[in-house]
Amino acid sequence: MTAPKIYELAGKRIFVAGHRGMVGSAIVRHLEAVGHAVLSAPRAALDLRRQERVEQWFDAHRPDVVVLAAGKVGGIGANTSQPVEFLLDNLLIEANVIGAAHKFGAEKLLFLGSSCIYPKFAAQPIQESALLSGPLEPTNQWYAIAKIAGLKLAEAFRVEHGCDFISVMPTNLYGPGDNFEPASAHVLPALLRRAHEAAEAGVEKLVVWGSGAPQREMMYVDDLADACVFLLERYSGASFLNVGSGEEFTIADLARKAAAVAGFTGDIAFDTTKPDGTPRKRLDTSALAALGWRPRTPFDEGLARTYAWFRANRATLRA
Ligand code: GFB
Repeated sequence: MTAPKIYELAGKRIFVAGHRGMVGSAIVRHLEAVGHAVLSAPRAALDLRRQERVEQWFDAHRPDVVVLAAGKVGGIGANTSQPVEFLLDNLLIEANVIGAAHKFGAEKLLFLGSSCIYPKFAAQPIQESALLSGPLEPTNQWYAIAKIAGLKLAEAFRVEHGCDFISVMPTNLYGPGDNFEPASAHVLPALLRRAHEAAEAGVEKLVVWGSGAPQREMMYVDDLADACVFLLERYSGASFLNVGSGEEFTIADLARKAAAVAGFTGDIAFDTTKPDGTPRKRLDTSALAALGWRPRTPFDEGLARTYAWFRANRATLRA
């Protein structure tokens, strides 16, 4: 059974913060596809890390609905090399946007977190109740702490001021609009690009970071966007909700799949001087499933679409 609609988005002023990113742009696409107009603010015009500017923008535009998809994001390499930006930029953005949403009367806010908020060795699949039950994975602790602060801030506004602010914790995401920059990308776009370039150059070996043994649950970003819109309309609760696909692969499997789609036929090698990160982080999504939402895009279909996007946009991507 599907949870009833409890909030009407039609006619509302909807602000998607982070509309240029993979997640924000998917949410904008999804909202526009079902007929909603979306407000956005170009980064050059609004630096979300600056409270005064954020408050001026909210005062001028008065959004009814705020989707907070903005933030400093990246794969294991970027997380490890820029701890200050992953912690500070995300804390500032969350504090400013969530605070302004309350101050300027937003009716609804959706905060996007990440599955890295959970302890490194959480029992699998990970239930929402595992939050703060053990030590974090060191490679992305900075990002995790910022995301935990964000979801707690949204919850605090609900507790103290009765705000209808909700949070979702997505599993590892991929899709069109992803970051394909080798040093800062997440694993799938990094491997797709490397496999493509190796195939093109006739290189014999595809090097994969780490042991290849960690597992990652992979979710197509348009499915996350669908879940976010579903929850804006049908969920209001203090507990954040996991969003996952149930499709889990080892890094070695992902490398084989990336190689296959990109036409790379050489050997796959593992560079164990690079970190493995969290061994596994499959999400328990029974709370979301109980509301009637299910993911739609099988991994192989999402992978083909993502690779097609990469090929079509390659000329515009940074080396
Ligand atoms: O997507 P990813 O960078 O981040 O994946 P996490 C890291 C895993 O993929 C590790 C392996 O096991 C890496 O050893 N890997 C193999 C590679 N080759 C590569 C490669 O070329 N590039 C990358 N990046 N990884 C993320 C957090 O953790 O989880 C984010 O860093 C966010 O902040 C996200 O929270 C959900 O899955 O480890």
